[in-house]
Amino acid sequence: MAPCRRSVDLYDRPVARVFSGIQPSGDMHLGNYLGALRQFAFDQYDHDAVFCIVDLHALTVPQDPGELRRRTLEAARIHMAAGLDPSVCTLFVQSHVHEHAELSWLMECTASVGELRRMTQFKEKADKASDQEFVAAALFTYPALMAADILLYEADRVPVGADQRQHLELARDLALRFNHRFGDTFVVPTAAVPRVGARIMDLQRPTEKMSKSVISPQGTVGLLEDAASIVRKIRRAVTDTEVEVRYDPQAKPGVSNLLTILGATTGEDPERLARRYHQYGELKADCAEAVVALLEPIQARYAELAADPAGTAAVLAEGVGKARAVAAPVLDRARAAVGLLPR
Ligand code: AQP
Repeated sequence: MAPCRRSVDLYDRPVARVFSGIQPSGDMHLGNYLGALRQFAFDQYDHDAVFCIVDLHALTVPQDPGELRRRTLEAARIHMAAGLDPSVCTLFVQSHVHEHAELSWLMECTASVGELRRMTQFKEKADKASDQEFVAAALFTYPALMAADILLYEADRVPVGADQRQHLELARDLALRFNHRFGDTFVVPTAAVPRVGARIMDLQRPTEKMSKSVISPQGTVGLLEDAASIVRKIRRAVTDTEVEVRYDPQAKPGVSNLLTILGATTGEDPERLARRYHQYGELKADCAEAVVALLEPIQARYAELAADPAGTAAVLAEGVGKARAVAAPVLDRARAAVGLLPR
């Protein structure tokens, strides 16, 4: 079946729209960059591009308020340091645009409990949170908020890493269901997942993905980490007891992860790269060098942006205005469609 779309807006718009968000739930890492952030900078020049620091999502697990404030600003600067140009795209903080929380409620009324229960990220995070005996209800409804984030901007394309693919599928299903029940209201989005780098694994536990909120200091490469520390971590990355360099994520997850990182960083195919190496040491050295070279300019630009806090505040303030100009009419349309009185 052809996807159901609101054709009017698509024809009125000169270019397709791209939307994505990253939570300030911890220090941003290499996986966030290779899986998502790097695509944002490419997309901004040939799309109408909207990017969001999704601070409300970060609240689904306990956060220290001061740290959340610091990380929200840090995340905004990292987006710009990674190449986002606020004069070309829209960059804003999710909680500054109340339409997200409002449409989230309509999405909760559109999603079923069964669908939300099937989300693997909920199952994994709820398992971890239950060790601390508190699982927020919002962890369960998180995908409804994510659907609202995307649908508010009538996004055609959503660049994300592989772990978000299931949430994206749900956002599509909710858009289609809502359109079917209430008439064409939302654009149905499509995930854009990179061919290489969509799932960067933890360097110490290569069967688990690198993650912001999981405490694995030796397994995670921070985007703002210094070069010596990055080199040390990659040199100590867990591999296996064989000697053959081969790309085989099932049998050789550690080595394959290093090949993926090197491939995603240099634009080469991990399987082809593997043929060039005969020792793990050489692979690790080249991988470390490539990652340091990749992050160096981002870190230099970050330092400049951090020296100008007023500049970041101004970008985010402008972003709210631009975001609301798109989001408010879409929310009004959805409200009217379900029968809520105009205010
Ligand atoms: N390891 C990864 N490899 C490739 N891409 C990744 N992403 C996350 N981890 C990897 C992508 O980065 C974007 C950020 O998504 P998010 O902030 O909404 O959180 P997440 O997907 O849940 O990622 P994290 O970093 O693991 O955060 P926590 O620990 O807070 O859950 C997404 O596009 C994601 O796919």
